[in-house]
Amino acid sequence: MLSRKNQDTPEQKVLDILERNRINIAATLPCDRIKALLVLVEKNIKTISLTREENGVGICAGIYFGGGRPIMVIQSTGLGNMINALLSLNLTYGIPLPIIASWRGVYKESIEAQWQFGKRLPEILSASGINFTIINSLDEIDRLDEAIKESFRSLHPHVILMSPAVWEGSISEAPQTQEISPRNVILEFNRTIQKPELTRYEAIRTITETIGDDLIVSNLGIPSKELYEIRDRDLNFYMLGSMGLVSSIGLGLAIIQKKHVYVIDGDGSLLMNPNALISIGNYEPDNLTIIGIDNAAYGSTGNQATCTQNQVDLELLARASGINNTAKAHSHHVLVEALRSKVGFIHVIVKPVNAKCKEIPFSAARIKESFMKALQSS
Ligand SMILES: Cc1ncc(C[n+]2csc(CCOP(=O)(O)OP(=O)(O)O)c2C)c(N)n1
Repeated sequence: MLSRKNQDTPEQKVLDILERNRINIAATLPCDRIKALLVLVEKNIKTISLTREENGVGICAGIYFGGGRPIMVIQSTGLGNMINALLSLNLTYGIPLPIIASWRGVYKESIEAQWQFGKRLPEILSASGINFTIINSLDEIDRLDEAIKESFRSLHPHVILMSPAVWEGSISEAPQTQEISPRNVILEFNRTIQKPELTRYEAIRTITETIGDDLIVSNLGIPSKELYEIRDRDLNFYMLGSMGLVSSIGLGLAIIQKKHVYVIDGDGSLLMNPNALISIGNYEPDNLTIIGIDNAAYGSTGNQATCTQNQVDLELLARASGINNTAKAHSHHVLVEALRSKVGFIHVIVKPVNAKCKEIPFSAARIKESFMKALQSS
């Protein structure tokens, strides 16, 4: 039970608004000014700790698809890491996302590195077509409620820029510090990369033949077109942009609902955003399999080489990120076996060949709506 004093804090008022709006998941990355808010949020709402804000956009999209009501709570600088994702995912498909951003760089700001982005932020958001509300003091806190409602009503992200003035004088609790856990770190890893027997098209065909009615979230570019051509169905989510976020969307979906989620990711995309794997390793839902299809190339843009060609091993990267249950496949039967065992990460070695496929004829809104409807009725 909270004391009367705590109920009057600005942080508690924010939490009350979140609860009133049935927010059930918060994706967070800290700012000093909201450290007390984050303590309260974490105590009362299921919280996903991010390692990069952009991943929160993907995770929250997956949560929304699965019927959840997510929010992000971050420092305003993180919006600089999110603009492409907000436009190519949320604005493109029509996905709501309220974002509480601790607005740095403007009010009593001593850190010079905050000034440039902070002062331009309202113009950056306006120019990007992202709705936002500024809250300058506690008196204006009801605007948070309006902004959250607006986001879910309009199916549009809405940034709430919260001035540090809101929290001034608050007596809320600061976080408890925790030391690193003493532990042995043992990684035994010995693998052979074998010559690929499959193309990506053949690997995707193997996936669709093996996974039954489970969900597929598919990477942008040619993989989605190949999947569409091989087996179009409403339980496929085709990503059209937001490179690097497909596994984050899969994580959000796996967290919020029970069906197994297979993510078709690519080596270029995983290497663009490897810290998506760290969040997956942190939560490791057992209904999520990331399939890293590795053609050692940015296939969709003309097969330019990536660092998996002779340097990085994606399975080892997944292991190092905390995903314990992994496999490697270079042929049809090894891939089938790995898919059937529903491991967390499958590194699929394929030839750098793109099938000639037609465009997916659906709008982004149609892809989202059919996927959500099929998921609800499955
Ligand atoms: C931020 C960003 N940078 C670059 C691109 C262009 N792009 C689209 S698909 C793609 C290649 C993806 O490569 P990979 O993940 O390996 O998948 P593949 O196409 O090989 O299956 C690139 C570079 C983009 N869409 N977004």
